[in-house]
Amino acid sequence: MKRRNFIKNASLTGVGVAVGSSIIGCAENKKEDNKAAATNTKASLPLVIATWNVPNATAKAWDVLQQGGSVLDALEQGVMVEEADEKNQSVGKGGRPDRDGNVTLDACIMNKEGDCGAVVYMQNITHAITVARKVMEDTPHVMLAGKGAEQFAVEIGMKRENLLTDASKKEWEEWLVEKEYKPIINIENHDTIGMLAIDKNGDISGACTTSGLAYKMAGRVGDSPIIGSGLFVDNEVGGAVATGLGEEVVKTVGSFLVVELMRQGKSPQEACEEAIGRIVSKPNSNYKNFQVGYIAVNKQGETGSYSIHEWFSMTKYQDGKNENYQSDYYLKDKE
Ligand code: SD4
Repeated sequence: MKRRNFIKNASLTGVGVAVGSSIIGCAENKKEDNKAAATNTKASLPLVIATWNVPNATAKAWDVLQQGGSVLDALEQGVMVEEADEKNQSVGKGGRPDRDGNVTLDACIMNKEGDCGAVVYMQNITHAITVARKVMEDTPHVMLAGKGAEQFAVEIGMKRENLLTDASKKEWEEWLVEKEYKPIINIENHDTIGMLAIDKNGDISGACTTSGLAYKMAGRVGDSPIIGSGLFVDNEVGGAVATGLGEEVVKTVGSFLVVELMRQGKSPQEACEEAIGRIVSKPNSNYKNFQVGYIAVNKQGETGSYSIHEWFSMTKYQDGKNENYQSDYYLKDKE
């Protein structure tokens, strides 16, 4: 089904879910091939994977690695591409605001030693990932929230900026007419960015950054900055990141779950599928009305991705090739 039709049908049936697409034109026939390629078993390092169709971000991370930069530099600079892109209305500058019109950012980062840093509910600073990294490296804490995070960002030399762009402001003003809150997620072909990278030595790190759900309640924090939910890395095993309805990811501690399942011997693909299974099999799960997607990589450089609804995708940069793969998904053959 074409993405536009899917969105239309979804809203006609009151499903209230719109799921994004990336390589729409050729998605249908290439899906099986892509699945095989996305879960390849022969790893060549380094490699970078990210949620959604974000070739500029993965290319930046790849370049940093090629130039001898650290895996953390690669991740930070990679996801910064999306934070700075005003057209990506789910991350950084240009992000859709909460219901009061404030853009609030969540981000976290985790290194191969298992150290981590996060900012939650931070306003007026575009590069939340940089602040999260500094929390990890330069403070005794792992998480700073709201005003404190913003104050810290200014102290380390970051500039305060208005993150609400005209486009996002206009959409918000239109939303104010009905003020109907629905977690309409993944409507664009890029969204929250979660990125995992393995350097040439086989060491894994990860990063995740978002403006969260559009028109959320003031103060709402999702999964993306919560270590174990939006992101988890264990350098002995692998890493995972999540996108979609954060509340559902938090309830199952999703990324930690994926990594633990890999520790028990599951492939990244199997682990992502089981973590989605935990969400959809909960009693009273409303999964037809929301999207969650995971991507994962293990220590061998095998990768996987899986979601509830169609049109989630993963971008992978490996062997000099920067490609986007449609994810397999739970609702296939069930709709
Ligand atoms: C959140 N997980 O704040 C994020 C939003 C997201 O695709 O990933 N959207 O719940």
